[in-house]
This record gives sequence, structure tokens and C-alpha cells, in this order.
Amino acid sequence: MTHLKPETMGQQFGRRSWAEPWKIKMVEPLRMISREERERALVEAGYNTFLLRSDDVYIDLLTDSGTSAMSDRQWAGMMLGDEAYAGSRNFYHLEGAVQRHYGFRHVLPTHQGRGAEHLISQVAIKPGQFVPGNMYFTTTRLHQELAGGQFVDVIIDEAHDPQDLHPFKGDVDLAKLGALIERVGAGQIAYVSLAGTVNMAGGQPVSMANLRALRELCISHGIRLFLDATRLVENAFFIQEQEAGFAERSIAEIVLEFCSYADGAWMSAKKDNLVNIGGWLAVNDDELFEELRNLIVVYEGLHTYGGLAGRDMEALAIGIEESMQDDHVRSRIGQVRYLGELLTDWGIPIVQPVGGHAIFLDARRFYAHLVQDEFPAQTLAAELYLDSGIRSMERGIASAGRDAKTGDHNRPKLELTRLTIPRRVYTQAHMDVVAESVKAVHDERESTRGLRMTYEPKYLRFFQARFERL
Ligand code: P70
Repeated sequence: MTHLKPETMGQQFGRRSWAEPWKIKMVEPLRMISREERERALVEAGYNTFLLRSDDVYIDLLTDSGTSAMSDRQWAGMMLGDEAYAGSRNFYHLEGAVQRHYGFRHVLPTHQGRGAEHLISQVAIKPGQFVPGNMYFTTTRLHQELAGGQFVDVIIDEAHDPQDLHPFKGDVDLAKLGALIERVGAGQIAYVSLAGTVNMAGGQPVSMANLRALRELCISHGIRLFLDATRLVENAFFIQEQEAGFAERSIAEIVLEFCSYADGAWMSAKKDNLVNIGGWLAVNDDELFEELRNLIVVYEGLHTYGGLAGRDMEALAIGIEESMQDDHVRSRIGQVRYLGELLTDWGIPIVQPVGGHAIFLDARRFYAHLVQDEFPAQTLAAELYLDSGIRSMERGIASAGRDAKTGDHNRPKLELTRLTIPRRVYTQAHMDVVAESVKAVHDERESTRGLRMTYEPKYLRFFQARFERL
């Protein structure tokens, strides 16, 4: 065997290395069970990674949602929880942090993102209206539908092609949106629902130029624009890096400008904002706020806690500040990219360019011999778990659910398995282990069989569906 000279990560890519802007103060042991035990656990979970016990998982890349490590400052903030039913001081800290960093006037805490989605959908959608958006997200679309709305995908076509290298695959196709307005009339459009970054497209960003043009189109038709701000900080990183005129602007400044073009935003704070639970909803319009503030007491709690404990709101207020720091965002996305670079170099099909929060394996090309109805992405998630105890998530035909009218499967172009990287949790060595496991599963791909669904729940079926091997 030839002995290769070891090189650091930076040297391998011809640059000086950088490192995470933190050190580790507390550790949580990981456990790896045997292959036989994993086989048993997988059958018991009906080949659905959502149904595995986390004790049976080695490296958990199911989601970046609520799985981040909090900082010492956030933990200290937890001890300063003011658990008053009404008017908790922590609420005012949270309100101030959202106003300062996202720029909206009125702020409501919610138990998590879908709590906020529910409220905005109920208040801002009239039955029969359309809600155009830059690709669907599962919970977002469901709440829009439950409010009587109909989601219309107006993302650029490039977003549906995992190999297209467009740097802003989250952009809205203004011609598609224009055609919809023409067809149904501006009055039949509840609002434009814009996510930055776009989760289902692979964590792909929206450019500021596209948003500015979109804003103009909306204003000219009197249509409101609401943001899904869940991973907006990560979107700002791509604008800073890739869009002309933003290299010298901070992440915080870019986020603030982005939000200035919107009428409000909902947030799953479990992602960008570095907390284990929480969300918020923020709007500028006084009347809209009035309605939301009234509805929140029915579903979430009083408007100064919205389903959160005082300590949760304090951790969130601090998490918002920390999430805007440039060196934090660079190392977070840098880690995702590192895993992406390894897999790309080894010829493993992934969504390109690599997005903000995850590597999305392209299960269609990975398992070219499986048809979509054999759940290639679900199969890949199962095989990765079997190989190494790594947990990933299906983002393909199972996630897409059924057509509300015809009852047939929605068959999305993207059939992906998501390796989602929690923030501030795993090291580069963990990424190496993950990459090698993906490679091992890839090497065995030709002998892999697909799955059949044996149990299908009515709502968001991917969470609880069961499968068996074909
Ligand atoms: C994920 C999580 C949540 C999410 C999101 C965007 C862009 C809203 C929400 C809802 C959790 C998840 C949710 C549904 C299916 C699978 C996983 N995404 N908007 O892992 O927020 O979960 O706080 O209610 O990504 O991507 P919340």
C-alpha cells in the first residue's frame, strides 16, 4: 500500500483551514448497536426512520429541527425564566430580538413553526383562494389547504432538477406567478408564500434581486408577501457569498433587508434560531395582528407565551442573536459543504449545488433500477441505517402525499434522502463516518430491493407510514 501524506481539510482544498467558533463544554455519549439489532429495530419501525427509537440511532441526521446544541449563554438564560402566565419578561426579550433582527413590528410566540403556519393560514386565506409559493413544504401546504386554500408551485424550473447548478434555485418564476394572477385574478390570491432557503428543493436560496422583483410585482397587484423565515439566516449566507454587492454586508444586515420586502413571517425557531423548541409569527399590519392575537389564545396560549415556557423564550431570544453571527453561519454551512465535497468527489449523486442545512442524496440516480412507486428514497434511508446506524429522512414520494382531488400519489420530480446536519452538534470526524457509510451503501446499490407501503395515515403520511421489503 502506498503511504499518502496526510493533509488537513483546508490543504486538500488548497486553502487555510478554519474551525468552528466554539469549543465543547459538555458531551453526550453515542451508542452503536450491532447490525442484527439494527435489522430488528428497522423491521419493528416498518422501515420508517421516523419510527425508530433514538437510542437505536448512532449519528442522527433525521433533521436539523430542534436538534442544535445550545450555548452556555442560552443555558444560563434558561435559569432566568420568568414563568408568569402573562407579560413574562422573557417575552419582551424575544419580541425585541425579532424586531431588531427581522424588522417586523408585531410578534407572537408559538409552540413551533406549524403553530404559526396554522394561525397565518386561518387568518389570511379565504376558502377557494390560491397560495403561490416557491415549492411546497409539507406542514405549510397542509395548513394552507386546511384553511381552504390551494397551493400553487411557482418556483423556477431549475429547482426541480437536482443537477442544475443555478446558484439561486429557490427563486420564484415571475412569469409563472404572473400567469396565475392573470388566470385567477389578484383578488383570488391570498398571499405569496416565500421560503428562504427552500427545504424540499435541497436547502436552496432565494436571491435578493428575485425578491425585489417579486415584491414589485406583488405591490402592483396589491398582493401580500409572507416569508417562511425558518432558514433565512442560511439564505443570507448564500446572498453574501454569491450575489453581487453583498460581499461586504453582514448576515444580520442581509436578513434585515430581506425581511423589509415582506409583510410578515412565520418561523420554526428550532432551525436557524438554535433552540430545541419554539416558533414565532411576526407581521407589520395592525389589523392582521389584531386578528392573530385573538386567534392565538384559542390554539397556542396567551399572546405573551404562545405555548412556550418563559425559559424557552429566553433561550430563543439569545439564540436569535447568536444565529446572526457570520462566523457561526460560515462554519455551519462549511460543515454541510465538507460532506457534500466528499460525496461529490466520489461520484455519489446528490443535489447540486449543496444547500444550507443538509446533503440530499438523489435516490432516483442512486437506485436507477427502482421505480418511484417502490420508494427509492425511503429504501435508501433504510439501507443507510442498516449499514451504520445513521438516521436520515425520506423527501420523495412518501413525503409528497396524495393529490387532494384524485387520491393518487403525488409523484414529485425530486426523490431525495436527506442527511440533515444539526447545528453545533457533530464534528468533522462524524462527517467522515457518514460519507463512508453512504459510499458503502452506494457500492451495494445494484442488489438493493425497494419497499411497499403497508400502512398509510391520512395526514402527513411519511411521519407514521409503515413499509416492508419487496
Ligand atoms: C424539518 C422540519 C419544519 C419546517 C420547515 C419549514 C421550511 C416550516 C416547518 C415547520 C421538521 C419537519 C416537518 C415536517 C416534515 C418533516 C420534518 N421542518 N417550514 O425536519 O416547523 O417543525 O417547527 O412545526 O422546514 O425539515 P415545525
